[in-house]
Amino acid sequence: MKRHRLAVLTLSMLLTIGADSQSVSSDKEQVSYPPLKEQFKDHFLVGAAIDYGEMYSKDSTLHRLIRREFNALVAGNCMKADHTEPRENVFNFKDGDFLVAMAEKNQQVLTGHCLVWHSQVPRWMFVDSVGNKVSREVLIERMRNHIYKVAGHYRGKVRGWDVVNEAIEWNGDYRKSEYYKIIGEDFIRLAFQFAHEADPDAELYYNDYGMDSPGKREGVVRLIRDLKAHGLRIDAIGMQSHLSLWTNLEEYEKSLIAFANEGVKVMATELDVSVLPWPGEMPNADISTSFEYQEKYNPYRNGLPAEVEAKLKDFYERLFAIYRKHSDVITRVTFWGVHDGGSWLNGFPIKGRTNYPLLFDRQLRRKNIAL
Ligand code: 9MR
Repeated sequence: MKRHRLAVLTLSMLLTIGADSQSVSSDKEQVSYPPLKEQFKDHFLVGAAIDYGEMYSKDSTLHRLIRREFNALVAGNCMKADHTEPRENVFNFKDGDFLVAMAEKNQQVLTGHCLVWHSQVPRWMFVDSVGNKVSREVLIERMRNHIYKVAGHYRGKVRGWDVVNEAIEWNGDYRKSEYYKIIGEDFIRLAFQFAHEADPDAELYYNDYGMDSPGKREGVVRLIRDLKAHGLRIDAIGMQSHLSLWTNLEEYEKSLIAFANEGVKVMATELDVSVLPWPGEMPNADISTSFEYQEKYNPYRNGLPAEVEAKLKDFYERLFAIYRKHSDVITRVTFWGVHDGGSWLNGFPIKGRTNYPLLFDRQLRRKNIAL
């Protein structure tokens, strides 16, 4: 396997590095790395999910970091259905427009996230005015209107859309979401069709977590085939990549290869690596999962021990070796957040923990991980 590693630069070399590079100070050494977007410019885009906290932050260091490191952004929350269409046919594009302007100013590629998802969907979507479930026809029409209006509004402003998010179960079956139960499995085909009609130039993606599971892999492969068999556009599979130190990277790589073999591009769309114990059986990114806080599940609230830091470094290095190896089919690697302090993993699946899943620490310093 070809592993191009960037040399770690020592303090004595820092002076020769351009102003865009960043120094990191720790007790042991000072290390500097080129901006991620420069480092991977011949391989894939490198992105970050931007939430309200980052969008509206007055912290100029944070904004400089976002500009310097990333050439792609994705909407963390502001383009989801509960936000864009809180009441039927009443649309709110204020925050999404702000993000569009931010990405334009920073010359970053923007991805829309997401058009159809069982979560963060407004309550009205599935019920009529007296609370009864709507018919298939009504839901199809609501979904069509939502996609037309949202993807239509951002036409020409986003490169692509996570059209359908998290519609497949661990075992490869369709998730029994309201969309599925009311419309049937063709809700996915219809969503891709409507998205393409709304913005014919936009790339269209299917996005999901747990892609290292063989069942999901098979389900997603079946879905790609189904969409293609129906003549529908699908450009890439988004492997969310909410990983942990215990994720089996061989299985993850197998999925990446399996998707690419179906003739689509692959993206890591929500990358983070949890270092904290998972209280249940199998880690997932299903936001309905939650557990009671217990001290034993929050072992690193005063800092990450060196041995765990070393594990995180090793994990990230192995992961990016996979990305480099498959960079012919990978178009983007996006982190779910910018720095540890802003990560959703401090609150999931247990509120109030201290996690360390990203490449930048709480002081916005790049971790000593040479990718
Ligand atoms: O990062 C998002 C977080 O702020 C929200 O509270 C959460 C709840 O819906 O959604 C998070 O983003 C999710 C993404 O949209 C889809 N994949 C899983 C992500 C983490 O939950």
